[in-house]
Amino acid sequence: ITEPVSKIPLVVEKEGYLLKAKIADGGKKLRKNWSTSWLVLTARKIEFYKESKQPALVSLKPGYKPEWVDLCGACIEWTTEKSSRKNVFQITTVSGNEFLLQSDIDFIILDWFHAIKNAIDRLPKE
Ligand code: I3P
Repeated sequence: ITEPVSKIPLVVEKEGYLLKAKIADGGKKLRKNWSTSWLVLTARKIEFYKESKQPALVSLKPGYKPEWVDLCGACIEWTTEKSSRKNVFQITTVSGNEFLLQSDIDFIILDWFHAIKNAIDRLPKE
């Protein structure tokens, strides 16, 4: 049996902690508020959780939807202007949501950048 494409994105490609700040919602600027977040990357989205144990607990709670980013048509780019921190990149969604992601550890942020960029490049541009 072949699964419809919409069911496949449940496969986790990468997960781990990063610092996250959402800076715009639907094109509207938000006050920057960095917080540590557990990221779960699947084929077409990133979900954000407070901690690594949460995804398993959330699956027991029907109806709960974590904050997430739709990668379809999204842009990813390094930025040195949007933060005083090092190793910051920005994801901008089609719907005008903007997220900054950061780690002080170079290889960790590089791995995430490439994993997310690969996911975006594989997706249709909406
Ligand atoms: C912000 C906070 C952020 C900082 C931001 C400040 O202040 O210090 O950490 O971003 O700088 O405005 P507040 O907590 O009062 O909102 P960075 O750490 O990314 O530099 P910004 O205004 O230059 O974005």
